[in-house]
Amino acid sequence: MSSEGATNDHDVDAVIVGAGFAGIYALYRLRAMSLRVQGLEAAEDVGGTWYWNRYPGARCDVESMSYSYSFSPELEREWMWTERYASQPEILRYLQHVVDRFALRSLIRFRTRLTQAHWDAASGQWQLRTDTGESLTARFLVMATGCLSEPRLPAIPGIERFAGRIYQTSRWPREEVDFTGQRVAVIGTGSSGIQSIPVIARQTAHLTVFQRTPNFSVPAHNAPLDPRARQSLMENYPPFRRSLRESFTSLMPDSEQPSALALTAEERERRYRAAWDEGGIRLLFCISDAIISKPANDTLASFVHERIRETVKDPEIAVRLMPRDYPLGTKRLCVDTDYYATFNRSNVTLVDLRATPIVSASAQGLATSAAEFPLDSIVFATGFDAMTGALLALDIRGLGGRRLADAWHDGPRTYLGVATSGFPNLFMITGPGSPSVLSNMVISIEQHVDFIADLIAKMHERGASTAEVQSPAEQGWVEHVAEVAETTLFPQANSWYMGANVPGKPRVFLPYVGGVGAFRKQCHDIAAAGYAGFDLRR
Ligand code: NA7
Repeated sequence: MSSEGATNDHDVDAVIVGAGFAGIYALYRLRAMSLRVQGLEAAEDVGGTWYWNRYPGARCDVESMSYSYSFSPELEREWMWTERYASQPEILRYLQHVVDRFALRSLIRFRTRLTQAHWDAASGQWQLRTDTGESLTARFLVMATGCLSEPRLPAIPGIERFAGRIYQTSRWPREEVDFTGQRVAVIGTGSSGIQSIPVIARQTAHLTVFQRTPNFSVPAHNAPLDPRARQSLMENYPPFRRSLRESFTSLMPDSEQPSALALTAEERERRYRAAWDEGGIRLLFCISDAIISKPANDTLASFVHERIRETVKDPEIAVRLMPRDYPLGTKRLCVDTDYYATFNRSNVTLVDLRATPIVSASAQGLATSAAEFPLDSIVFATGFDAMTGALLALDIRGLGGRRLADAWHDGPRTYLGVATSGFPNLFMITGPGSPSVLSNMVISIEQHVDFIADLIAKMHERGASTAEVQSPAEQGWVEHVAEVAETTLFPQANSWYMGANVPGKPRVFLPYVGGVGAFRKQCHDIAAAGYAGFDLRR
């Protein structure tokens, strides 16, 4: 299927940007179609999210038996996850194993960041440039750049004067960081803060946690996997995987649940307690209406408030840790080990930035409107420009030289989160408008990559050289994504799902919340209808 007229190594069929879960599988799948593929990766090794986010306590919040590739039964048989929730080092080892096992490493150019991608209509190719000064051309450009890969750092006046060390959870150094004896600050209490704070607290002389918005968190109850249970699941991988793919969340198989409002207070308490004791995000799905009914959601939120109250000994600190201004689950529900209990330690202080914001930094530390905090190290766990950040950080120009940043000025516009009109042969893996961050990323990645690969195969069959989304199909999808979001409580939170963490970013609900199984079926039907909504042109 290689295109004719390839002149050198810089002219390939497909460039795949990013070598995390998405890029690795895209390389595997497109190479198997005999396309000449080139991977580009800014880091010096594979892993994507799991390369960069190597902060203390980093762990997946999806259970390890669900969070792995399903494309190879041999791979499924030979890889043994060791814990209920895999740690970052274990997931990174897994991805390194996959690239080596399938001989993909030589297809990737490391330490190379794509900076520019311009569509050349005359040749029907993408003209690409990298930060190493290289130029490449490719018929297809596949963005496997991740949903949470463009970090955000707050602008703190004077931060450049700080004489201690500054760390970012999303850019953690490869060498070991030892906080022993130090006064450390963690800014941010999203998932990265909540996972790292208990671990950092155990090392430091003193830890100050700077919290802007408290988060709901549920215990992971992480533990080594029972070898027999693991074996039995491994023997039943195909039906298990199928049940996840077809489910609403892809995080666990679907099961019928009652409305919270149809239960008595005692029944709710029993149900919530069982989910809490089991651990993980099950709590959000142990009733049918947590994300669509505020009164139902309130019952869950009160339950978690009570758990915080009973865990945290100082009642004032407990209240500060209780989220009050958004429904549970409308900011990503965190999964932790000892998070709330960490605030019982005598070496941990919680600062409420809503009451006393950070005003400046100096050589010695940070100052809020109320006090000064002398510090040796500052850790930023302040999140990402989610879902669109990595794409819009690049100079991408489509038909007529139109910039993606202009086309998406009022929010991302995609068809199925996989392509956008005016940008032929540009594909996104788990882009905005797809279930992505609300799903099991590995399942969504495999589905999107398969969709793209099958579309390219269909183009080949028809002798088509370009695929472009038709505007009406895109408009319909954009409206559908927004309409479904409006039936939920998600728009009520100032979350990164809504773009609310980045000043000036359009307030648009970014992922598709219609369900993973339903999304999959829509993609399947569109493919079966000859890729309805795409123009496949010669
Ligand atoms: P998140 O979930 O976006 O969390 C970022 C945290 O940083 C959150 O508590 C923010 O508060 C806080 N933040 C952001 N900017 C500031 C400033 N300027 N000052 C103080 N605090 C700030 O990112 P994570 O890395 O923790 O997690 C991302 C995802 O990765 C997670 O959901 C999992 O899917 C894995 P805010 O809530 O905006 O008030």
